[in-house]
Amino acid sequence: MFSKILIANRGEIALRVLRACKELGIQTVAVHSTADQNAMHVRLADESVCVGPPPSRDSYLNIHQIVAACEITGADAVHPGYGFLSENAKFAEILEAHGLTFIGPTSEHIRIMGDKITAKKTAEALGIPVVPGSDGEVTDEVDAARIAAEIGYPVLIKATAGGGGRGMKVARTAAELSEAMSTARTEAGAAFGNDSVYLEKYLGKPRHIEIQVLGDGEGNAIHLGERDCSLQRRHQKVWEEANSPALNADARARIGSICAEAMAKLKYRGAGTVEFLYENGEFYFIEMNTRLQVEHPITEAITGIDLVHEQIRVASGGGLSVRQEDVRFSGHAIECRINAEDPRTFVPSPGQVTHYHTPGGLGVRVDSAVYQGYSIPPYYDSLIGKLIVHGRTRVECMMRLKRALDEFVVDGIKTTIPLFRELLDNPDIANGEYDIHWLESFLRENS
Ligand code: MV4
Repeated sequence: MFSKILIANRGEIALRVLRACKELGIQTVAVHSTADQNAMHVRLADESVCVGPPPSRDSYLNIHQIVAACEITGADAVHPGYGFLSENAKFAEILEAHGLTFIGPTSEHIRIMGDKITAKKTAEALGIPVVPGSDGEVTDEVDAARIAAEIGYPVLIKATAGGGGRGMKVARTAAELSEAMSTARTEAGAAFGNDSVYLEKYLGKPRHIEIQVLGDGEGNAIHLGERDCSLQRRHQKVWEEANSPALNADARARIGSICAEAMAKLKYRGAGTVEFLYENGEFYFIEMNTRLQVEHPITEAITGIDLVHEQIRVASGGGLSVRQEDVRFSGHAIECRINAEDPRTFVPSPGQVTHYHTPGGLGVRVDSAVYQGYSIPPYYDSLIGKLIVHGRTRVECMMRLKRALDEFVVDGIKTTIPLFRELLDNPDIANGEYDIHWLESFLRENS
């Protein structure tokens, strides 16, 4: 086991990792920018190192400073959290070259999944169902037209280096294809410095369902069921739940074992998420995330498994603490992302939190690094906390969520809390009847 872990992150996820380290008896090192001198993760860590000025690229993304912080403090491993350097293959390589352990998958697996065409080809070869589309990159417009006619319109043009929805263009008819191709190329080139694109059948009203996997890097892997992340705005998830209201135990077991078997074959190490679009009872792979995700606590709630413990165990060579047959799914969990934003426009609202009170009680978890009097800096992501509620049934979970939201006090800034009260009152949400476009049309119709 490691004796000291450096946490290359901030905010609630830095606290989440710190807590796991403390439970495992591992010493912790926080890194922070000059804007985060008074941040909670700095206070709770055993040691801390300032790694640079406020902008992320100079501090939380500054690989040299972070490696230096490891050397100064004698840390033997780094947990990257999510965002920042968590899916940076180069960072994983540099750490290994310095004799430090990256708590995550191999740099090769990060790289494979970072390139969306390679990821899709890999997934398909491992037996995971994928969206019908071009066999790799498409450069020629004549080829594109032939492939699009084969798979049928509408088609979607996606950036090979993409993810997060940037550089995607829909072509509804053959007449729209040429312009959609060149726009997608130009946007991809500008956004990623890589104008490679590929073609897929466009799915009109899917749900976004992702499977949580864990691998030991030696050919053993398990799945921890799914999360339904369909409720999002501009590719930012807002509300996630497990289980998905759209799946039954059979569908869950089927797609879960496909993913677990694929990860075993790949010798995947650590936590990962296999993302699907789900429409008319079929799963279509879109991407894989090779990191711990923001919404991992809902999986922890329904399985009782600590995902960060497992990440640390497998990174240190200790293997997984659970076998697939030990995994039991219990009840229902919902996560609400509390952002320092206007609940209608989602415009960031940094500033001082003048009053702060978090809900508690049975089935309620709040992951946040906010405290009363804290000033939310304007430089980083606006996620300031996550409210995770667990109940025996979805109905119980939603009743509890309503009660927890009523207890939550965050004064001095705007937050997304009022939006969740509205969602709980909506019949589509109550019935679990929503797809990836539902929230944006709700916001359009109710503004
Ligand atoms: C799609 C799609 C429809 N058809 N692929 C958006 C981000 C990227 N991760 C994949 N995305 C999509 N891929 C096909 N073939 C629709 C989306 C999509 C979406 C996916 C998941 C969650 C929210 C979304 C919002 C808009 C579009």
